[in-house]
Amino acid sequence: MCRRRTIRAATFMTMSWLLAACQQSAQSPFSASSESVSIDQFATSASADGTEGLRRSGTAPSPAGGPTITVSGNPSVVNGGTLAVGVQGATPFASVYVLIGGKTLGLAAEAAGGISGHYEIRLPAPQTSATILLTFPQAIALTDFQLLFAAANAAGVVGPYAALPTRVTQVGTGDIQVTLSWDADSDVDLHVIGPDGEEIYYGSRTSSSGGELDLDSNAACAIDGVRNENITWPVGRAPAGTYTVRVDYWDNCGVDRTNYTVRINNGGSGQIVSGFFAGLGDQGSLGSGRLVATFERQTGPASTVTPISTGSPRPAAQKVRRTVTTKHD
Ligand SMILES: [Ca+2]
Repeated sequence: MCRRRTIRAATFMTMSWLLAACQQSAQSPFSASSESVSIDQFATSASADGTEGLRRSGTAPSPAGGPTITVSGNPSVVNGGTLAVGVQGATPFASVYVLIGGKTLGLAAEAAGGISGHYEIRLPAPQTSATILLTFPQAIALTDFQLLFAAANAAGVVGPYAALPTRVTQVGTGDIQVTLSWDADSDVDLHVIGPDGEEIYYGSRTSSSGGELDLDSNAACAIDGVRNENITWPVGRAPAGTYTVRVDYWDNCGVDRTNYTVRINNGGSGQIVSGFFAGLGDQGSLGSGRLVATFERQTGPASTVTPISTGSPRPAAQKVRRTVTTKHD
């Protein structure tokens, strides 16, 4: 549309439309050409059961008849969060490649270049299934992108790529960011207690030290497809001291099992904890949940430590399990 062209009897309106079209097509989340876009802008690490993936430059190897795989995972992610991707192979595979598909940039072919770099994860031994854990940067330029995965056999022969379309829910970040991701249509809740003793969760979303829960998913089994929660302290506000992270299985909403991953980013250093829930859930509130981690923050404004009251806790939040009601005449 933007090629030079001869326009007979061009009207001012036509010229204005063409100019607008050219400006629109030139808009891009990336300031430079696609050659400078790298996988680090979408995924900052890839690992499998503790085996860290190697960050490689250039394009990943092309499929050459190796193992065929299928992939599964939560198609919803948050910036600064994690995603666990299940990889199943028809035959054993010894390594997994992770890259960002060309469709992310609007290219026709998924595996065509466009975004440089990839991850290569070398498994300890050939296997037919693996869980790939990805981490995402606190700033992701696009809201939709394609994760591509391929597996290679022990001889290094690569199989066809499998795609996992991914949508980003933008959340807050800061000196501290704790995210929770899970893989089923159940209601899981993230709770974080700051050094001041205040507990942040769905029933009390902010604390006096600046902490905030800004994403709550599947509340009372109102399934929203997000399956992520996020609690942050802004830059310069997170107080020094001990933080406690808990995860509560509020309701299984009818599923048999829920796998979850918690990522803690404490000023750039952090940890990831994975686990699962089975059973019904406890419809828990203040003080509920499974302890998954504690961590220390060395710097930050001093907090006024407030002992947790045991006599009169704050009132429980209004979170009512949705039930089907039958209308009687
Ligand atoms: Ca929830």
